[in-house]
Amino acid sequence: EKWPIGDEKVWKEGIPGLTQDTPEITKSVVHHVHTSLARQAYNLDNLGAYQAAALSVRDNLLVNWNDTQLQYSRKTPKRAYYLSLEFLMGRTLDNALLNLGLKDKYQDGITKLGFNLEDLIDQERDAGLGNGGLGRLAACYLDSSASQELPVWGYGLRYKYGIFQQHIGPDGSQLEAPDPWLEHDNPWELARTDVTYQIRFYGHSERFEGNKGIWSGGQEVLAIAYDVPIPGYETKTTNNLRLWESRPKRGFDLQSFNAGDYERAVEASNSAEAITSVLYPNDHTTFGKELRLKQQYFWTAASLADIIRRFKNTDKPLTEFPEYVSIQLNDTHPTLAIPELMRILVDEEDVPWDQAWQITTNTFFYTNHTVLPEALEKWPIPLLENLLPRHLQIIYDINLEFLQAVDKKFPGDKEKLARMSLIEEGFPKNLRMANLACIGSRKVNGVAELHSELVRETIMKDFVDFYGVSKFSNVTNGITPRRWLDQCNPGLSNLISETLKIPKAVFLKDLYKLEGLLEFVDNPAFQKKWAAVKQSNKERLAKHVEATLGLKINTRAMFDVQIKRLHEYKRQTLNIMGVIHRYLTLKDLSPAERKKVNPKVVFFAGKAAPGYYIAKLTIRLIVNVARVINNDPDTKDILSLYFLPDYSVSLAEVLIPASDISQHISTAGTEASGTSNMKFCLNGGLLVGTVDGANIEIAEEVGESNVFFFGHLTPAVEDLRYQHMYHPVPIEQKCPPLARVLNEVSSGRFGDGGVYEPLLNTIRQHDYYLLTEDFDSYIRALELVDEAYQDRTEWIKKSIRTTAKMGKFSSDRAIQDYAQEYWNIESTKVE
Ligand code: B1N
Repeated sequence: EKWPIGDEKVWKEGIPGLTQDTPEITKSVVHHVHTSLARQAYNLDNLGAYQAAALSVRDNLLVNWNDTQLQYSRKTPKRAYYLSLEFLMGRTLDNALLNLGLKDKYQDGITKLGFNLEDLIDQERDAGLGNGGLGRLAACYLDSSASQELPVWGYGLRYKYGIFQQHIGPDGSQLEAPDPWLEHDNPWELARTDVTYQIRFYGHSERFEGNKGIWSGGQEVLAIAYDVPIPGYETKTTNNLRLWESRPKRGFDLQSFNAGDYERAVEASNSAEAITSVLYPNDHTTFGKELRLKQQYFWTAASLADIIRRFKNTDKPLTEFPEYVSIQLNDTHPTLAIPELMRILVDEEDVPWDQAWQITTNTFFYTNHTVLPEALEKWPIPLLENLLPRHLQIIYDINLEFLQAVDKKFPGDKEKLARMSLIEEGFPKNLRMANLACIGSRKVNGVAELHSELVRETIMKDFVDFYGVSKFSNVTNGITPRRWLDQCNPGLSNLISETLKIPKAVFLKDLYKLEGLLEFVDNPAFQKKWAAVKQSNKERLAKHVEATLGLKINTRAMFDVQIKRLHEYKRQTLNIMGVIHRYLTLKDLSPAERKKVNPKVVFFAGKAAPGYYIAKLTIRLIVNVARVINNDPDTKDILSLYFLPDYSVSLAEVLIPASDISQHISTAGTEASGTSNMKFCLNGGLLVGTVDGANIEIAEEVGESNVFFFGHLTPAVEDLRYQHMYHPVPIEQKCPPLARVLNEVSSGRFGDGGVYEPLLNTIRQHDYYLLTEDFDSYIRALELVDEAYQDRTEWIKKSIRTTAKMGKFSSDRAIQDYAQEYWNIESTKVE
C-alpha cells in the first residue's frame, strides 16, 4: 500500500462513507444546495432540488465506485470491455436509488425538505445516447454486469446532442429538433480532464520490413474521459461507463497561428469538436459519412489506448493481454479496434506480426445485430486511405494472409475468395466491416436463436465453412428486470413480492423465480389484484397523455401498443392499414352492432431517421388517420388512435406497463431479436407477432397458446419475394381487403391522398416486406385477440402465465453467457 503524501490516518479518516439514514441524506442534499448550486431553500425549484438530490446520490455512487476500482486494480482480475457507439441510458436518479436500496430513505428526506421525490425524478432529462434496441441493450448489459459483480466497463462517446427530439408538425409530419440533454449540466458524469489521449487522423504512413510501419503527420485531436458510475443492484460493485469527448489539442496548429492564418486554426478546432457533437440518428444505415468514420476511429483508439495503459500498470507482458482483457464489439461499429490493436502492437510495441495477430484474435468478440443487407457496414477505401492510411495497410496485410489461408483450404475457388475478401471490388472499392470483425474475433454471435442461424446460413456462411461452426453461436438478448419491472412497474413488483412471500431482491436477481406465480394463476383474489395493477398503469398512462398532450383516453378500453423505431421491415404500415381496416369495418356496422364492440385504443410511438422518407410518411399517415378516427362520432367510443411524439426510454417506462397487447410484426427473418417484446411480456402484456427474432423464444417459454402468431415463416419469404419480382399479381386480386384500405387512403379519406402515393406504392409494387402476403392472417390474429379479450378472466390468466415464464429474458442470463462462454471473467465481491 502506497501513501504518497501526508499522514495515512488523516487520509483514511477523511474518506467519505455512504449517506444511509434520513438525517444524513437531508444534510447532504442541503449541503449540495448551498455549495454545489450556491442556492438556498427560499429560491429552490424542482429542478434545483433534483440537481442537489442527484449530486447527493452521486456521492454515494462514487464512494462505491472508488472501492470497486481500487479492488480491481489490486486484484487484477480479467476484465471485459463493452465497446458500443450507443448507450441508451434513459434517466438515472430513480434507477440509482433502487439499486442502492435508498429510495425509501431519500423519499423521506426529500419530503422533509418540502419536495416530492417523484416530481424531482421527472425533472431529469433522458440520456438518449442511442437510437433503439442496440443502444438500450448496451445499457441493460451494464446494469447486469454490475449487478452480478463482474468487472465490465463500457466505452462510448459523449455526444453533446443525443437522439433528436421529435415534434409533429401541423400537417402531421415529423420535425426534428436537437436534444440539449447537457443544458443543465449532467450530475451523473465526472469529467476526468487528466485522462486524455491524442488521436491522430490523416497524415502519411511509411512501411518497413516485417509488416511494421510508422504513421505521422496529419491532425491530432484530444480525447477526454467522462466517467458515468454504473451501480449494481444490491451490491457495492459500481462499474464504469467511460465516454469520450473530443477537443482540439491545446496549442494545436500553432503554425497556422504563426503564419497569421487564424481562420484555419479555428476551423481545425471546430472540426475537432465536431467529432463528438452528435449521435447519428439512423439505425441500420450510417455509412459513407466521413464524420461517422471519424467517430468510430476516435472512440476505438481512445478506448484501446486506455485499456492498454491499464493493462500495462499490471506489469504483465503483452503476450498475456488476452488472459486479462476481453473486448466485445457491439456490432461492426468498433471494428477499427482490430487494425488499431495490430498497429499499437506491431508499430509501437515491437511485437512480431504473427504474435500480434494471435493476441488480437484472442481478445475480440463480435456481436452481429442484423442481417438486413443494406445494414451491413461498408466503408469506401479512398476515405480510409485518406483518414487512416496506416490502418489501410494493416487491413491489406491481414487480408492477404487470410485469403492465402482460404485459398489453401479451398484451392481455386475464386468466387469464394471474392466473397470472403475484406475488400469488395467496385468503384470505389469498399471495406467490409463484418468480414473484418469476424476474422479478427475469437467468436461471433447473433442475438436470438433464429437470427444466429441466419447469420450462419447467410452473411457468414463462407466463414462457417472456413473456421468451423463452433466460432459462431448465439446469445439471446435480455433486459434488466430492475428497470423493466421494479422501476417502471412498482405496483406489479410489489404484488409479486407479496404473493410469492419473498423480498423483491430475490426475483429481481433471479428472474426464474417468477415461475412461482404459476401456482396463483387460478386464484381469483390474485387475478383481481393483477388486473387492478394493469388498470392503474393504464390510468397512469392516461394521466401522462392528458398532461402532455391534453388528450383524454378511455382507460376501460383494450390498450394495443406498437412502439419502436419506424422502419419498413418493422411494418408499422401493416398496423396502420389494420387500424383503417378496423375503422371501415366498424363503419359498416349498424349502431346497435357497434354497441357490442369492445373499445380499443391503439398507440404508436417511434422516431424515423430524418432522411428516411417512407418512414416519415408512415408517421404522417398515422397522425392523420388518428385525426379522422378520433373525431368520428360513429366510432370514437370504440376505436381511437394516438401517435405519442418523442418516444424515449422514459416514455417506454410509462407505456409498457399499461399495455394489454403489443405488436412485433416484422417480416419473418428481418428482426434480429427485438427486446421490447420481452419488456411487454414481463409486465403482463400479450404479444401479437410474427414468427421472428425473440418472439419465437418467448412463445417457447410462455406457450404458443399465450401468443398471437401470424404470417409467413422465414423460409417462405425468399420465394415470395421472387414471385413478387417476377410474377406480380395485382393487389386487388392478391388481397382485396388491403386493396380497399389503400384505395380509401389514396382517395383522400384521411387528407390529401396524393401525399401518400409513394408509401402506398411500396405495397402495390414490389411489396418487399410482404404486407399483401400477411395482411389476412394479421387481421385474423387481431380478431382472435378481440375474442380472447372478451373472456377477461382467461385473459388475465394468460397475462400471469406470460410474466411467470419470462425468467430466460433477464439480461443477467445473457451476461452470464457472455462472461462464461466468451469473456472468461469471474465475479469479484467488493469489500
Ligand atoms: O439490435 C437490437 C435487436 O433487438 C433488434 O432486433 C435489432 O434491429 C437492433 C446500425 C443498428 N440491429 N442493428 C442495429 C443500430 C444502429 C446502427 O447505426 C445498426 N440495431 C439493431 C439489439 O440486439
